[in-house]
Amino acid sequence: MSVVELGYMGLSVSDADAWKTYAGEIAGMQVVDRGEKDRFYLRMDEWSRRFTLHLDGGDDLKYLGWRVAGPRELDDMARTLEAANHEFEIADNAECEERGVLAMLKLLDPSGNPTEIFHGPEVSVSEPFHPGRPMYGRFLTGDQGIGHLILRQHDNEKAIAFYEMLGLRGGVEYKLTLPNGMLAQPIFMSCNARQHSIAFGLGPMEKRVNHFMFEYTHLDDLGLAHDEIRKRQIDVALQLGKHSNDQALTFYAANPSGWLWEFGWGAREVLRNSEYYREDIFGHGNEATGYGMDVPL
Ligand code: MBD
Ligand code: FE
Repeated sequence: MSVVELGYMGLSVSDADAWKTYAGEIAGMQVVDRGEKDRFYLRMDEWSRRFTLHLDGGDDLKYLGWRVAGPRELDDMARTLEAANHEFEIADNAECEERGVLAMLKLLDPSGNPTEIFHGPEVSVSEPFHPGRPMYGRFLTGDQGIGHLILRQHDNEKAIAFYEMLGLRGGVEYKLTLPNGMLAQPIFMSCNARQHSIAFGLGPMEKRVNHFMFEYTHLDDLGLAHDEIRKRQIDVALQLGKHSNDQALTFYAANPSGWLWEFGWGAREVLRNSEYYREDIFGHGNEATGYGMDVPL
């Protein structure tokens, strides 16, 4: 039994207008503002929402939503957490309604990142996805979820054990020699065909999240986004390049909350057997510093 995808995220943000421009006009997501004072939503596909942006002044990850297949699997997950003595709450109807899911469990991961495990997202079939700017293709979601993120973890072994309990698998995929001579051995974990849904172990982090990676189905949408980022002189922490593990063509640009979005295209699917790398295929040169991505790839 396993989670099947990283299904949604909640973000704390301070600058709503800047976020609408960044996510809508630059990235191409659909901005949904229902006139609620404290939040708005982003769509990437037919789901009613993939992001909820909470206007609470924080500029960080607020919670993560992991999907399981259905009610039976959510029950099984609750039994697994009980057996491991890992505390959780069962969300009430109002909380589920607020998230647009049929049922969910609420817990913390070993580093205190608020985590929700749910089934049954609301899918808005009568309102087709409408991108925030013209697009050649779509966001690659489906059974690979919304993308991946680098999550702050204080204890890699505890983190691996927790995410294995949720059904993810993975381990070290790079050995990187840092400028200070130390070795970084980041860990990547997956729960579906997406090469990884979470990663950690790249060094100390100020925020809960270093970056969120999402993928376009068409290369030209990555190119259009890159042009917009450059035209607006938004900080780019890692220039265009291809990672060795997922082999996606990506670049990392600062979002209005001061952490990174990794814009990507063309990732390969997760491998069956483990491998590791000492560098990327090409590119990913370091540019803007201070975003926790000053690593030699
Ligand atoms: C990634 O997506 C990533 O963010 C890093 C740092 C290394 C490999 C793949
Ligand atoms: Fe990444």
